[in-house]
Amino acid sequence: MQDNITLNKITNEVKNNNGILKSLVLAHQNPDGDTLGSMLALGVILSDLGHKVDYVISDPVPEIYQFLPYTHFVKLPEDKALQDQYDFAFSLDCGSVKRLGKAMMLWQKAKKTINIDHHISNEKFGDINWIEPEAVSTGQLVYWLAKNLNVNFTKEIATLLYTTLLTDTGCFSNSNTNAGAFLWGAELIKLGTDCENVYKKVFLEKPFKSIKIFGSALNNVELLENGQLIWTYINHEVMKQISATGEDTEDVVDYMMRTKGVKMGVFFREDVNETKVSLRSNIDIDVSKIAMSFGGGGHKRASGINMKYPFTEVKNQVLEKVINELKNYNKN
Ligand SMILES: [Mn+2]
Repeated sequence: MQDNITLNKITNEVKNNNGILKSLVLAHQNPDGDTLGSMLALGVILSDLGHKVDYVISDPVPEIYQFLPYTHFVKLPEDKALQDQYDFAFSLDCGSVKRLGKAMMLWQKAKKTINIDHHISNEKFGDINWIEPEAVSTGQLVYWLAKNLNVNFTKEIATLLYTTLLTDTGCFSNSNTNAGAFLWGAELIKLGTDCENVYKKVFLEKPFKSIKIFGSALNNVELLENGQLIWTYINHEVMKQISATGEDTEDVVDYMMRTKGVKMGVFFREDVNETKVSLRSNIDIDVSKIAMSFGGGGHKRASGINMKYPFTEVKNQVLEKVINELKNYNKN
């Protein structure tokens, strides 16, 4: 069920143009295709409505997404050209306010905050919260809003929204993929999306360092629980040697999940005194609950945690928790 009441409320808020509205669109830290495509598309749509828009993310736009239109508008939170206070701040695809990173300060100072997301675990931290767990991507909410606003869809907007669809459905392959995903994809292609280029840039091309990261991760890989759990890690030394960033490790866990018989996967990326954890499940175990128990979040089948502890301290805790969930699942 779509929350049309909130959709209409947001539509009226952004249309109600008493002079020039200053709006801020925000994506989550370590941006992915959905958060980025959603915030860029919404920003351009608001500009067309006459808003003065700033685009802010706590981290730079990842290399693989730099081909997207309008990425040159994106500023870091410390940019001096930003306003002190905005009429509206929009958060896109962000389950908790903490995920805004350093941009959280700008969010908190805004006159009205609007939280647009499809994560079931969303903490509803806005003045208005529009959460649609059934949506394939946050970009789909932006599309619904744009339709409600009678926006003229350009090829650029279609390409941004198509990117949110392709990334969050894993190229029309994961559990997010429903009939609606294909129907929406068809509409976006009719609007002029360059689908071949989006697929090539986002999913196919890899820098050499990320190929090297795969080598290291595959070297450390282990199976537990009779082959039902796969896990691996990249240590900080290797990251440094290869000059790799988090971006280069992104696909590791999904690649491991291809192992036959595997039901769950855990990937650790060691940083200085902190650890980034990715969790995956291809059975009916909700990994967002496991992630939340450690202060993280995400989706039922794909979640993450940023732990402020060294890898050696968190490794066993996380693996034990996952093993327990798996044991409980197998009992039932
Ligand atoms: Mn998303």
